[in-house]
Amino acid sequence: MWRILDKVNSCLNRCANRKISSYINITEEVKYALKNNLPTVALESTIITHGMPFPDNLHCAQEVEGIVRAKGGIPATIAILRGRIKVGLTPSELEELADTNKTNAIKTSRRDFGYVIANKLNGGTTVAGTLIVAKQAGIKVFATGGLGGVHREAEKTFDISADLIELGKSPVAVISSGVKSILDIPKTLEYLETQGVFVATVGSNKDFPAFYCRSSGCKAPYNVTNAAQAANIIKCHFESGLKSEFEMNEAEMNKIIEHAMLSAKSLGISGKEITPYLLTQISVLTEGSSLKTNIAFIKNNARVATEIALELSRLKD
Ligand code: PSU
Ligand code: MN
Repeated sequence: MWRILDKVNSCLNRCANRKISSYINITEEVKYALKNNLPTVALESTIITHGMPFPDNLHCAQEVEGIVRAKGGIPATIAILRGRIKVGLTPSELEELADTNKTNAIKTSRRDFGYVIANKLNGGTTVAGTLIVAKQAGIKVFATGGLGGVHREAEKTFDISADLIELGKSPVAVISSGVKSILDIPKTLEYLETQGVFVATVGSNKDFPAFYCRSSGCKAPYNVTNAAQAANIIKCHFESGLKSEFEMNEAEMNKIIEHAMLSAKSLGISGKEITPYLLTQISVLTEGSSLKTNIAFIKNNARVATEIALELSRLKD
């Protein structure tokens, strides 16, 4: 009985995979990198379309790709352009996506793919959306800034990012600065455990990072000292059919967040709009310094991700 169910299941998976792959365009460079086991690093695009203002978003995305290349990796920025899922963007596609007034991109998480593709729209993929595509393309390492998580007062709003569910489903290691303290960090950690996500800090800080704040007051479940150790764990984790999440850290700002949350509440902002709104407000309230911190972290995560991707490509059988 189990065998039959297993067969049905794997057939369903194959059919589903075949279908999603027919909507994906992978650049020749990324195809070559994947075929030859070169260190490939997926990059998300909601950060470009909804995470930062133009032109900082474009400069940041270009710099991050440059960092991956400088360390010997191949960047694969994932996004949707006119209904086609792109793995790797050309320089002009990146410029097009970043020009947010013109592109009108939709923030694309799992639930949004069908709508964006069917209507031939542009989409900035969230961590969840990028994980779905990276998994399909066979990319093992993914760098970003902050993850979505369990929102404060989630017990009332039920607002829990689909990122956390996707992290538990995808054999892709995500290198991030944890979750921003606009979210409820202890609840996010609990939820990651429920979803079976391996979480570790890389380096000397053993606290789960709160992005702006070095210390969230919550210990990360695990700590690894360097990229080689991370790669070893990732390999064993994936080979046993599991998934994982690594992150980095830093700074301080609770009052500002509370202020931004109150103004979101008074304006009735919720759902997919809440994270972009809070990020913009925080950037305004910190006179742009949160944006600078954000960019610095993303770049650092890209460095660490490329080091891990390099170690991982050395480990391959
Ligand atoms: N956190 C940030 N910056 C971001 C995001 C989160 O500090 O840009 C984006 C990421 O793309 C993440 C998404 O995947 O927001 C989560 O949105 P939601 O909570 O609506 O799932
Ligand atoms: Mn949400």
